[in-house]
Amino acid sequence: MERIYIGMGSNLAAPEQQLRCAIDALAKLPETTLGGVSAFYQSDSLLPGQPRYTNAVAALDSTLAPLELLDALQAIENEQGRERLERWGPRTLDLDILLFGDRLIDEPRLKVPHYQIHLRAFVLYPLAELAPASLQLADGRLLSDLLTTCPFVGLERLTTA
Ligand code: A4P
Ligand code: MG
Repeated sequence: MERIYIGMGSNLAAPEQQLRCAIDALAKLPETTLGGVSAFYQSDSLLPGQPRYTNAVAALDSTLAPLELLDALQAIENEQGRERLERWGPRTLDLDILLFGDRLIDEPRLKVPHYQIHLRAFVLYPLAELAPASLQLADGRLLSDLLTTCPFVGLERLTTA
């Protein structure tokens, strides 16, 4: 079993409902149990001109291999109507593998830790609800340091998930 953190995001077609639906789908993955879900957070899109995003993080405990999990996540995205028209385009559902146990993965289809984890308050603060600040990433960085250099700015924590 490895502890895996998944970043979830949506800015189309009832984002909160999209995230709830994704959480149900994650809980049904084979060889996997859902270990927890953060609160939902809203923030502006990194690209101007798009609707605001709702983001959250889920913790999974799984024996799936990384690429098996990526395939399963992409199937869930597709199931929820994801259309890949442009990179960083608006989306009904985005599921990113943030951390996968203590693995460093650098394959064409999968880079872990997620390449922008340190820049994204909407990933780090929900992650910190599920993982201790003392968590060390596979590349040696500490979650506590990433939180210090990425302030809680522009994030709105929703009280109901
Ligand atoms: N891929 C590589 N590494 C990973 C990984 N760790 N997890 C590959 C998941 N996939 C990974 O992803 C493109 C390819 O990345 C996949 O086929 C997979 O093989 P995608 O989801 O199809 O495309 P994308 O989401 O448009 O690109 P990307 O780079 O994943 O976008 P991001 O980084 O997710 O950014 N603003 C706010 N407030 N909240 C957001 O969630 N998200 C984005 C999109 C922009 N602005 C945002 C947010
Ligand atoms: Mg993505």
